[in-house]
Amino acid sequence: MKRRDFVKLSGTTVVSAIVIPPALQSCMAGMKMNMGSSVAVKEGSFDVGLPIPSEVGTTAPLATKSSTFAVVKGKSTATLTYQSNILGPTIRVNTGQTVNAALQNNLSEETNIHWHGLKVPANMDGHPKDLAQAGGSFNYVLPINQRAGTYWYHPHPHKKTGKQVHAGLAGMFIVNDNEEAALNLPSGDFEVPLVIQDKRFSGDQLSYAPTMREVMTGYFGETVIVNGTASPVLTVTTRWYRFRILNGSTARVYNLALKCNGRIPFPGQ
Ligand SMILES: [Cu+2]
Repeated sequence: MKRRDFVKLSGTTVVSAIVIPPALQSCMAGMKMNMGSSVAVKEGSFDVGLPIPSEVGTTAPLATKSSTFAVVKGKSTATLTYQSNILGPTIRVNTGQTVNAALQNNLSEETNIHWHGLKVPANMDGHPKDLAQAGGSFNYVLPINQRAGTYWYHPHPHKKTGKQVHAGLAGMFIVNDNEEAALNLPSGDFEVPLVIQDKRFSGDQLSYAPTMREVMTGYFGETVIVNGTASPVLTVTTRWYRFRILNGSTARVYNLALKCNGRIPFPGQ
């Protein structure tokens, strides 16, 4: 899609910015046999606002806790979270800074945090052997020495990563630098994080119970959520936006598109 087309699209009053095709399959046809029986996505009603996670900087208190959240409008769903209702705060720092992230594990089982995409010391990177036991803590000291980018963090305990991420533990990690600042990209309200995940529900509650086949091939959910919320809507104005898009799902691959009067695929699709 050409840039001017994006401007045109974002000029509409309300845009369901990211539209998930209703029956997503793996985009790699050759993978289908290995992906097991894929779970079709349920179309949402797109009538709730897009929540934006709070931001923290070089001091990042990350206390895990149980919570409840209306992941789907009208349902009260039990979740796990860092500091919030679902997901954790977005950590935003400049390259050259050092992040102190204090994990306090209030779960009834071990957890830890892997810093996905960050070049950090091995003993700080959430290896499954480096754990905070139930009731324990782990202080991560992360010197940030890499260029600007969108990264994320999530639990990484052996055999429990998928379950804990599915329950809501994950967050975005943004690194800024001078090279990026010189580009003068949209920021503030016009820089929008989109953490896309799929969740499986049983009634009002999240359900993580993979079969052996799903352990091998990936766990798919029928409900696609963005920033913890099913089928949200973002109201935009006529100007440039920057979307930071993270696929925080356990296995699903997405074909993203902008939809206005017809589906418009992103470049390269
Ligand atoms: Cu990861």
